[in-house]
Amino acid sequence: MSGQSRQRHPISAADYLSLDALHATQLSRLRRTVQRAYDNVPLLRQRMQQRGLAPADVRSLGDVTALPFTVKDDLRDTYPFGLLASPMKEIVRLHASSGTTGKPIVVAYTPRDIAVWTETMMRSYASCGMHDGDIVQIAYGYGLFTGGLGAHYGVEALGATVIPAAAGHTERQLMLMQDFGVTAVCCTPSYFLHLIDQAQQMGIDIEALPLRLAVMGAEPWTEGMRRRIETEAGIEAYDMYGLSEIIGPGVGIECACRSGLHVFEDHFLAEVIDPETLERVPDGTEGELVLTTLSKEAMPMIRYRTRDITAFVTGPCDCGRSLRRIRRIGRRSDDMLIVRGVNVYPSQIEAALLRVEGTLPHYQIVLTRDQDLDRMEVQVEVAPAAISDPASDSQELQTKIAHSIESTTGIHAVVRLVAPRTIQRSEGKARRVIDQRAM
Ligand code: DLL
Repeated sequence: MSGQSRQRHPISAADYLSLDALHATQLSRLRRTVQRAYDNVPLLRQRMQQRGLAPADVRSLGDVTALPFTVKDDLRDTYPFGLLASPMKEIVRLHASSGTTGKPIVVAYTPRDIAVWTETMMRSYASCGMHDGDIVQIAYGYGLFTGGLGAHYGVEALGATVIPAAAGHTERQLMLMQDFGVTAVCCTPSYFLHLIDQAQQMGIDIEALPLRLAVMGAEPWTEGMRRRIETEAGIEAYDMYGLSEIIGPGVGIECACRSGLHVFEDHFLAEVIDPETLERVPDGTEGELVLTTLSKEAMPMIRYRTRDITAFVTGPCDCGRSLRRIRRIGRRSDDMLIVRGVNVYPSQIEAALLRVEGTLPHYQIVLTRDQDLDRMEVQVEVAPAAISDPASDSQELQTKIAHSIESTTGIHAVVRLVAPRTIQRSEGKARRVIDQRAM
């Protein structure tokens, strides 16, 4: 653990509350949130009434388990404003998140919601060692996506210098990074890889720049991916978690101990449930993360089923924060691929690839169907240095990768080695899977 983790930044006092104080805060905020939702959101009121529940029935934190769940379809079905608990004149910001189908989901903020969001983002950055001397380049999309503006407000509130570079224009990003002496970057892990790549192309030595920190999230990435990023760029990379429905980024963050992500429990009540039985699972057991907002005014979320799979990390953290930790999110319950009847997650493929030397962390999974049989092709970029004799080295590498994938997933994949920079890069969340089976 580095020294910075032991310092308690004044803005992070709420990270270190005693459990009694934390639970008392959570309970009073939970009761207020449930009352607000009941009074102002017809769907939530009806669901509670159907269960014979009134807000006054929430007497303890454990009573949250009696409340009905909320799911993404509830946001779609009430599009755009059906779940708002504040009149539009009190709302100062709308964001939206595009799904795979149809209309986006819309989320809303009052001034107080923006203040809470700014606070959790500021606490997040402080947790990974960012400080007011940092020059921070934000390479998330600014706009309806919560990444850009969420990061922006948090960095600014911390007193660091913000460069609102937004996503894309990779050459310009690198120019800013060099010319402005950038010390920290916020973007998706896949976009950061692209930045590293492009820097190599342009003959820029990222390791020689003042850049020391990246705070990344919005998509799953493995520990193997983190190691590659840190080694190649000579930086520390931290994982930040969040989702639009709850607030945006800033729901959970790693600290210097990097043994899970602390959830800002004074604002978000976290549960982990078995997605089949819908019952809570014991700490340390994997399940679906369910979040209840405790401070949100414009759009309170009661027991929102995130579909993100994680587990509570057991025991206290060496950093001294009392906030519970969740394991990094490796997958969503709905990104599971079923290939020849076997469940496979993209994160398993990523982990398997990165175990093989010579692979670059750029890959794509293409699923096709040939005479009713699923075929999984994994395309992976390889470092030219890994192949000195094209015929024998490629064959050997292909076999190693296929073996690694098979031992991780139990599935035989067709491995296709492709040249560096062949797989399409994304400026935001990477598209890892192309499923052509239903086409
Ligand atoms: O991705 C908010 C965000 C922006 C988080 C920047 C972190 C950094 P949405 O677009 O609504 O919001 O997508 C939320 O992205 O339910 C997860 O499945 C996934 N996700 C977010 N952060 C992580 C992470 C933003 N650190 C969805 N690890 C969530 C894995 C993540 N998955």
